[in-house]
Amino acid sequence: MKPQSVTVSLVAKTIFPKLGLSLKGLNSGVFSGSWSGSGAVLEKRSPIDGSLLGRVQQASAEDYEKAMTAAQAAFLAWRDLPAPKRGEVVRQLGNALRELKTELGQIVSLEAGKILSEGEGEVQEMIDICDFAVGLSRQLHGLTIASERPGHRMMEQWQPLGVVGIISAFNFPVAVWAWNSALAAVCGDATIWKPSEKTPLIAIACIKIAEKVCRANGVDPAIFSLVIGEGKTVGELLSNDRRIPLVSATGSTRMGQRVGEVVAKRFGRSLLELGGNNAIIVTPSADLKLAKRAIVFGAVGTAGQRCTSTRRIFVHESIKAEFVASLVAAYAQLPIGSPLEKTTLIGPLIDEAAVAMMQASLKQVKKFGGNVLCGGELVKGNYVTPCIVEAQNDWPVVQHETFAPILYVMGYRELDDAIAMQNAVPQGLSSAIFTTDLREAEKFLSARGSDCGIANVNIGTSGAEIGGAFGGEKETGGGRESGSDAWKAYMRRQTVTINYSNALPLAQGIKFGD
Ligand code: UN1
Repeated sequence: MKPQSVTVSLVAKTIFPKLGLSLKGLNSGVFSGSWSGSGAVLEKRSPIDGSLLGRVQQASAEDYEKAMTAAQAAFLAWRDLPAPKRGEVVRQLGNALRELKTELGQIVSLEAGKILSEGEGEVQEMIDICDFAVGLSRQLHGLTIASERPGHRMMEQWQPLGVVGIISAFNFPVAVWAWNSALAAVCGDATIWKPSEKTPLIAIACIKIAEKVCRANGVDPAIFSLVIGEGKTVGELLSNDRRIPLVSATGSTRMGQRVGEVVAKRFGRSLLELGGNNAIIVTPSADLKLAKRAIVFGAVGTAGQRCTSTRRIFVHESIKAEFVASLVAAYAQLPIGSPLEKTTLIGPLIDEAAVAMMQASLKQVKKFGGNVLCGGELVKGNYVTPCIVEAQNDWPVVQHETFAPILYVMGYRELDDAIAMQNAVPQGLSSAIFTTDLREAEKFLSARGSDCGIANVNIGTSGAEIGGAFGGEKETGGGRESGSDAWKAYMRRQTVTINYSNALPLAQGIKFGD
């Protein structure tokens, strides 16, 4: 492991004041137009060295109620503002994030353990989605539809929905908030956000920025409300709350199953972005240099803690031995260490539980006869060496998403078999093929090809741009966030028919009375 020259406390000391965070004091974990919090105090430790980063006062049930009431009131005023005016507020939010990109990127590193470049990349995702949302604020169009009745016009319009609940995970602690809240904001919705308890400070920093922008524009800042707390308290309150028409939840399949069930029971909508078990197929015609780089970034980037991380590869038998050996050699070169050092590529896992989960999965895969080709050792603290294992697709541990840098390698002879194996898991988020053969690429993208929400050719499974709709099938939950027309989930669709004639013809030719 590389030595550490930049300490957590040094970085924290420099950036906390700029982000409005308190190093020694208590940070309020509830924003309802003003800052409060009367629940249990959370101590946030950095995964980098285990040191105390800050203390956060979480939301009690009363705090939740206060935040929700404020968000609801803020929504009622916000929805009346013309959408392009709402876009202007989001434009300024994007600019405010731009100004603090370095500091925000650094606190992502301190809290989530991402390397600096990925921390900044995450902030860039926030900026990008703000830009996208600004454009969108002038494009929330509906259709005009041909009416079957004379003297009638039919159209579709999109109305603000209400208060949107956002539940986000530690691994993208702020980008996912921005995907949801920037779109929701231009759509005329308020948001109430429950971030992961593993990344509370960056959430507070972002809401402080949003608050400032709102105040400068005379907008009620409770349109961006915050409730930091546990899933079993705040998460449950939010999911059960009939005032919340849409809950957008990112995280584990188990969490999503609970949220989906509770929200459906009250006929709310949920937008779920859950686990992935993403694979890359490497065919004999592939550009192997590209494939190798994509696999390394996909499997060990963010220390394997992206929902889009590459977890399985299927390599054609004719090239497998040599290609896998080159991967093992590449893994040996990867610098592991503090994510605050510019040359580090692999930082720590988020916490001890994540390390234990990785160890448990490796134990299981070995029990099944998996052949560990490299890595899987605990270096120190939450630092592990990334691991490559020869395995079989139908082993339960391979079917399961372990949020850690474990890459399962499998061989194939026929592309149809590789595609079938790729699809034969419960999850359906991201997938990729490396090939220079048009027929193979098109087969992979055809109806009988990849069954995932994301299918890539000659790029890896992770690192999607914000412009496309993001999400996946099966146990990944089916929701779509971010780009394309994902905004429609944040609005109420209304079909309108206007009769400008003097008659009242009924549809389907029905005669009723005269
Ligand atoms: C996630 O891990 O929850 O495509 C989101 C990617 C990122 C988003 C990942 N843009 O890897």
